[in-house]
Formats: sequence, C-alpha cells, structure tokens
Amino acid sequence: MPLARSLSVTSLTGLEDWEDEVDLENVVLFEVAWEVANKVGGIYTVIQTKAKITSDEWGENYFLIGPYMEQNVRTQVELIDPPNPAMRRTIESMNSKGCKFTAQCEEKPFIIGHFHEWLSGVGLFLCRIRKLPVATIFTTHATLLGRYLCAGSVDFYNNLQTFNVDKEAGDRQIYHRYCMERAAIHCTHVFTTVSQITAVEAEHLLKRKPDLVTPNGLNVKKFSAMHEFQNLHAQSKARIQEFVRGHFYGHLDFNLDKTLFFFIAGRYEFSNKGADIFLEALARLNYLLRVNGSESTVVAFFIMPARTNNFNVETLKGQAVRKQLWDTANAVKEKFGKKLYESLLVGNLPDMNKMLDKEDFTMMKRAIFATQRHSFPPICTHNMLDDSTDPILNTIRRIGLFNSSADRVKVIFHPEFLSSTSPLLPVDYEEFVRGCHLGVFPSYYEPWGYTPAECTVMGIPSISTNLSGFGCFMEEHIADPSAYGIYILDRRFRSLDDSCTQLTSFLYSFCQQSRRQRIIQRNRTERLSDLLDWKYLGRYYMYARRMALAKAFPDNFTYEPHEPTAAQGFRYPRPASVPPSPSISRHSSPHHSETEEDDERYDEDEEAEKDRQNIKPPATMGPVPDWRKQPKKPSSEAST
Ligand code: G6P
Ligand code: 1S3
Repeated sequence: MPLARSLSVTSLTGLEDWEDEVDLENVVLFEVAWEVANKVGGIYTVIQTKAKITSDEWGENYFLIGPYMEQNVRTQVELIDPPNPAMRRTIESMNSKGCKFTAQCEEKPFIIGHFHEWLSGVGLFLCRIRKLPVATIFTTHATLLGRYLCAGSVDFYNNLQTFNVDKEAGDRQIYHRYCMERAAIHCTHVFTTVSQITAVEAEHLLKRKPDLVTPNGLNVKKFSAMHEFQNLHAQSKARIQEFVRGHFYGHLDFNLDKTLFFFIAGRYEFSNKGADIFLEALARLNYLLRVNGSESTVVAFFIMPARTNNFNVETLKGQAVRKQLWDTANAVKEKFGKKLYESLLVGNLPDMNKMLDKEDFTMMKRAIFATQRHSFPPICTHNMLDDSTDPILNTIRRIGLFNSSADRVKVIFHPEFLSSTSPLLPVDYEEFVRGCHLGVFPSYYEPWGYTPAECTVMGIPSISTNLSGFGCFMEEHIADPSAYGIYILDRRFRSLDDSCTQLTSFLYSFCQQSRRQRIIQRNRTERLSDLLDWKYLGRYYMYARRMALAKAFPDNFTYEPHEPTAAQGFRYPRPASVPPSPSISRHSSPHHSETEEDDERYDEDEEAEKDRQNIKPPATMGPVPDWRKQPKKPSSEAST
C-alpha cells in the first residue's frame, strides 16, 4: 500500500484522470477552524465558499466546527436539531457536560477530521495522542513564523533554508504557538497548503513537505447575459462616484467620467500586503500623470481595518453637503417643473426668465456656500486611535499625497471593512469591487490571496505578485496573464525599487487605456472565472480526504498516488487574435470610433468572441466524481 508516499501536486491536471470510488455512507467529515462562521480573514472565505460543494458531496455527514460567538451565531447560523440520532445524543451529552465529548454510536463510522491552521491543531494532535480512530488532515493557510518574519525587515525568500526556526520563533515570542503548529503538522496523516510557494515555506520552517497543494476556489456566479457583469460595474461605479462627490466637495475640479478607482483591501499588514510599495508607486504615478498633462484622475482606496473610534466629522460632513446639494437641486427642479406644467396647460411656452425666482436663487446660493472648504479633502474616513504611528498615514505624510487640487492621484483610507449599512459608503465589498477599475495587491507575503481571485471572477483586472499563491497559480496556468487583466508583479527577482518601478508602469499603462479597451479587458478577465471555481478546485480537497482515509484505515480504503507531469499542465492560451496589452490592441468592433463617447456604443467584440470559442475549460472540469460506489466494511481502529 503506497501510504507514506509524498505527493507534490503543482499542476492542475495532476488529478485529471483521477476518479474516486469510495462509499461515504459510513464516513463522517468534521472540518474544524477558528474562522467557521467567524470572519477574521481569508480562511473564513475558504470555509464559507467551499461549504456548498462539500455539503453537496457529503450531505448530512458533513459538520463544521468553530468557536461559539453569540453575535455570529445570531447572524450566520440557523439552529436546528440534528436529524442523525447518534449526533443528537452526542450533542446533548456535550451540552450537559459543558462540552465534553462522548461517542455514542453502536456502529462506529469512519471519521475524517480536517483541521485548518494552528489554532485548531490542538484538536488534531489530541486525536492522535489519544489514538482516536480519526483520519486527520491539516491545512495551513500561512505559517506563523513566515508571517512574522516577513513583517520584519528580513530577506525572507533568500534565507528560507537558513533560518534557525526555534530561535526565530522564540525571539518573536511565538514559540508556544509555533510548537503547536509544528506538532499538528507532524502528527497529521495528510498535510496540505494552499499554494506551492507556501509548500516550500512550510518545508523549511515547519520541517515537513506538504502531501498536497489544495488551492483556494470561489463560487462563480454565472450570468445569463454576458454583459450583465459589465452593467453591474457601471451601476456600482455610480455609487462610488456618488461617495466621491461628497468626499471631495469643494474640490471637485476633476472629471469623474475620467476618474479611475483603484483599491487595495485585506488584513492590515502594511508591508506583507504591499500597502508600502503601492503608496510609493502611487506617488510616482501622481508625478507621471502631472508631468504628462494627463486628463485622468485616480482615486486609490485603502480598505484595511485598523483601530478607530468611528467616522470623522469632516468625512460625514462631506456626505451631508452632497445630500444637501441633491435635495436643493430636487426642490428647485420640483418648482421649476410645476411652473413649466402650468404654462403648458394654458398653451404657452414658458418664459425662461421667470422660471426661477429669488427664493430659488437664495436656496441655491446657500447650498453652494456650504461647499466652501479651507482644507483638503480628508485622507482617512475615520478617527484613528493610532494616528501618529499609523504606517499608511505616516507614509502619506512623507510622500505628500494630500488630495490637493494639483494631485492627479487622490487617496482615501477607509480603516474598516465595508458594509451596505454604512452611513458613509453604503456598499458591501462585492459591490465595491465591481465598481472599481483595478485591484492592487502587491503582497510580499501572501500564501494564496483571495482579493485578486475575487476581482477575477467579477471581471475586474488586478495586480498580484509572483510571491503570492494566486499570482504563481495564474502565471502557471495562463500563457499571457496581463492580456487577461492579470498583472503579476515581480517581487521575487527584483529589488524593492525595481518592483516599485514595474508597479508604477502597470498603473500608468492602465491609466492610458481607453474606456473601450477597459471593457474588452474586463471581458477577458471574467472569462478566467472557471479556473477558480470550487467545482473544479474542490477536487484537491476530495483527494486529500481520500488520502487521509487510506492512511488511517488501510484495510478499508486505498488511493492511487498521482504524479503530475509538466506536459499535462493546463494553460489558457493567449487571447486568439489580440496583442497582449490592450493598450496596443487594434480596434475590431464594427462600431469602432476614436472617441470615448462612441466607445459607449460598444456592443460585442468580435475578437473577444473568437477568444471565447478558442478557450475550452480544463479537461478536469465536470461533475464532482461520485464517491458512493464501492461499499467497504467499517473498522473501529485507525492506524496510528
Ligand atoms: C460597462 C458598461 C458600459 C460603461 C462601462 C464603463 O461596460 O456596460 O456602459 O460605459 O462599463 O467602463 P469604465 O471602465 O469607464 O468604468
Ligand atoms: C490567509 O489569510 P491571510 O490574508 O492572513 O489565508 C487565506 C486563505 O487561504 C489566504 O488567501 C491568504 O493569503 C492568507 O493570508
């Protein structure tokens, strides 16, 4: 039985021919994570988006275990009585004993325990120490030490082999946590990471090579009409524009129709997530746009939660002023409309000189007066508790991006996750992303990176890096990523300054695209969605479970190791008939015109259509294999 054989699946097609045939009737899957119904970071997204395909496969044999947080339970959990009697008895027993566990089943099922991250790892190594009959999987989404080392000023990737891991963990006062993580990894039957780059990191820092890479997927929303997502972009953009009108009141001396919205979002790890290099690149972009007399303006949003004590007055005032202008315009319009109507009723064309009276003018003057402002529009939307030490604010102070009229790049720092109930910017994250033009995620430490993946499935171009799991994955599976709006910044082989120059050039070229080119590019980006769908990537999790069962219960389960070959690797071809960069693509639409106005008439692009015909989904795409084929006899003991 080839149990301990280590797989390193780097290619999507590593599992191409894999067909699983396992009876799941008597197997129960527990997935354990701190982020089950508890939004802290990216692991929440993994669990939440994967839940659908996992429960489709496992039905009532699938259980998610997370921390009990009253608020989260109220908003995210539907409380029901478990239909399975054994489970009901167990839960009753746990409740009555303050959460102690008793297994109360006559015929014991096979159990898989899938643990995410070191926090849940305690459960894993206790299962193993107590020799419980549980097939265990441990998935790490980042290594503790890697995250800490990268956040300091360490040349991480060039020194991976040489770190004295115990000392480094001790120096950072995380030795106890590091030991828990390492213990879980060494105890587990199957160890997986979310990307190849984190697999290498884990091998050096945690001293075990992962058995499998389980890339993160998403639930891809399919629209019946191809242009629906483009329409959603226009609608969401209008909502962001409305916010910008309020935020920049009194300084709206730029053309909103020629304004591009860029954003960075995520856990507030200033250098790990690349906020540092993004700010530097924005300063350079500001200079380039100014000296070249560009008509474009860029508003760059930073959505990274920090400690605050609520919105600041100036920001709220901006939205109030905007609302007041809107109300004034409507009130005058109402009166105007009434007079016009009355004039038409008696068969006269209106006397335009009498349509607005003194009162109207006074009302409008008052509203305009309220837009007078003697300071620049604020950078930050909230009162920061650590204002003087905040790295984003301090960098902005140093590079001087203060939202002045002369600046072609404006910055808005929103140190709180977005919400559709916000009085300031009432949009949820998805709507916000759809309304933006470009997501910028120049991370230095990013085991996967959901943010650019989310952009992709919504058809929004993004910048990631060759140090992020997502960036490497896309580089591996797309022949010409930038042609699809997937810009991958080189942070591995270049100096920081060179990477910043490259990032600036990505941003500047993006600003030079016409509206039509942006529309074509969004179409191409959206066409990559299938590659990131759980329907496809969920297969890696299935394989990990199969491997764990075979390792824990060798008498009852088997698995075939799959060694991928490079030649099998699926690659999306370059778009068929278009040069790689949209900025130099030739016009092909019959409606083509040089003006932005005529770009609005863009209907469907022939070249895009050709590309779509050309790109076939990977061969592995298809229905999830049926595991319930060959009934096996249960056994009560797991091998240890
Ligand atoms: C979508 C809409 C178009 C709109 C365009 C704006 O494609 O369907 O009607 O003109 O977005 O694109 P932009 O890149 O300028 O926001
Ligand atoms: C981690 O969350 P993070 O933002 O701290 O897990 C995510 C899900 O696997 C991953 O996308 C991200 O890169 C990791 O860093």
